[in-house]
Amino acid sequence: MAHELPALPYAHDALEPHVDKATMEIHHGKHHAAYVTNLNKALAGSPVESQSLDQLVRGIAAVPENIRGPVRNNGGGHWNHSFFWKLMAPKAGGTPTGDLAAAINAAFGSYVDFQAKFEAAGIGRFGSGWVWLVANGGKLEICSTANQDNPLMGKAIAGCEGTPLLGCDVWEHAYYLKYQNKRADYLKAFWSVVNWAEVAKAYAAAK
Ligand code: MN3
Repeated sequence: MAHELPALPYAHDALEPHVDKATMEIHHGKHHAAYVTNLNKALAGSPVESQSLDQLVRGIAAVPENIRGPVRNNGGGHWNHSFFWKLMAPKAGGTPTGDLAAAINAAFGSYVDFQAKFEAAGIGRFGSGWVWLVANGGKLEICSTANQDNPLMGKAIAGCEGTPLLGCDVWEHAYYLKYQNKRADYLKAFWSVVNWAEVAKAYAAAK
């Protein structure tokens, strides 16, 4: 079955003023939609056409070489954005609680230290990519990937490995209309829309 663009779980303007309506319209309706279209194009008639998105991303090294590049970029893009929309919510933000909060404190010292490290990793990603909180072998780690690579692709390919719990898109298309060159301000604003209940769900599943 062809891959499909998931509906946004909220209205385009629901994350205002932190993420603006125009950015959400273009980001979901144009950028994410293009990843889905181009993924389907790359997969058409190939031996991995019937694989799930998760199988394609985790098994990227086994995707036939003639389509591996486009599947890596567009399959990664589809996975990353589908995950990203759910990680944000209107009237969200606040701080993590329960097991997740304890694991963040254990790994990074405090929630504030975690935020500083996550922001620094996002600012430090040269060009386009993502910053991630991952569960890797029972430990929480922060890392970043280039382009549309995903930690599930593994260290050899993505330079980062583990199960994504939280991810933030640091491509300019994610913030330029509102924040222009100020990626740091966008990363600070991101905390106001993080859906910690969804992150906690991913953490519970990864354990
Ligand atoms: Mn994006």
